[in-house]
Amino acid sequence: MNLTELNGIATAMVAPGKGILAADESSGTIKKRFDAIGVESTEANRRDYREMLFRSREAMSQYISGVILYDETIWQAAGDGTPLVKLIESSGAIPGIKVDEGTQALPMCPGETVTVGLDKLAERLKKYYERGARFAKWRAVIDIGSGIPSMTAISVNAHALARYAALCQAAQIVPIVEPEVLMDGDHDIDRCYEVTSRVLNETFQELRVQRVALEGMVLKPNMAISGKKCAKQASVEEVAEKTIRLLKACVPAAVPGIAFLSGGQADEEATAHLNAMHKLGRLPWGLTFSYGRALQAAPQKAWSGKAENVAAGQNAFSHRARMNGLASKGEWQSSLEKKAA
Ligand code: 5MM
Repeated sequence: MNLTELNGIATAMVAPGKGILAADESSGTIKKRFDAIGVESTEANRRDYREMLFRSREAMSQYISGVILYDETIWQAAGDGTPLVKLIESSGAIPGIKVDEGTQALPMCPGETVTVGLDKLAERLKKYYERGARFAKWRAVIDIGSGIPSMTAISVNAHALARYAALCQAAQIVPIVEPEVLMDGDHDIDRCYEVTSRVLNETFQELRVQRVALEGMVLKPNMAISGKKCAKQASVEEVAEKTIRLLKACVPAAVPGIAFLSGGQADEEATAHLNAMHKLGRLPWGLTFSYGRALQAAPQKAWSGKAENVAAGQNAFSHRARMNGLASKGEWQSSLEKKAA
């Protein structure tokens, strides 16, 4: 393992003004997104949609540091035969790959899951590296509910995240470690804080046990935020203040960067939260976005599967990428959204 190189890639992934596009929707998830805009989820449509994003010159060259791909996409070529990976590289962004194989029910733990995909991972990583991937992603899913999460679910998921991260670094690939505490319930922000704190502490404990070099990874956490169904929704300032307090308590300064998931937040809300965090003073790590839905909802709607809407889709993507790029430096203002509208 060349740690200097891994650290350089991780640092570039969280460079100020830039963040990561999570375009790694598995077949089931992209079908749901396409259903919502009335587009059939065929291989060609998925390719056309992602090609539209990766050819968005302004977004890709100025505000996107890296793209997380799904297995199908990393092997696909654009309409003119150029591999999609090459389109990403030529824009200056770094190609990455989702390597987990989704979740399975966790035995003895009703309602909880464990993320799988470690079998043959070393061989798969080798092929992805040859294809151009320089970072990878693995997402663990932790739900908050009555009596959950159990320590069992937190522990097995942290163990798998660390196993994956060690295998990535051995293959000269930067691991994005994503332990997502879902915001789907009716819990308040303090419960989210408490659960996320347990999850992060256990994850870093496992990373240390399995000798993962913290300097060569990126953390992709949820924010400390109210559950979607909670009657009392925390303000932007409270989310920012509690998230930074939580991360300072749990994430060692050796980690080069933290890139948030959006988790179902509205587009502007996800931008405002990141921006407010940067208003709180200097931070020990790079802090940016690795949004899926909060970057793609607008371009998906604008595109709606029609070739004549490609420019509109690219404008919508570039706008959200620019807004989040500004937020990653604490330079976003809501008036910029209104001006664009
Ligand atoms: C883009 O969505 C990713 C893939 O999800 P599935 O495996 O369920 O298809 C997802 O892991 C994503 O990278 C993160 O959850 C962040 O995306 P959001 O939409 O929460 O920002």
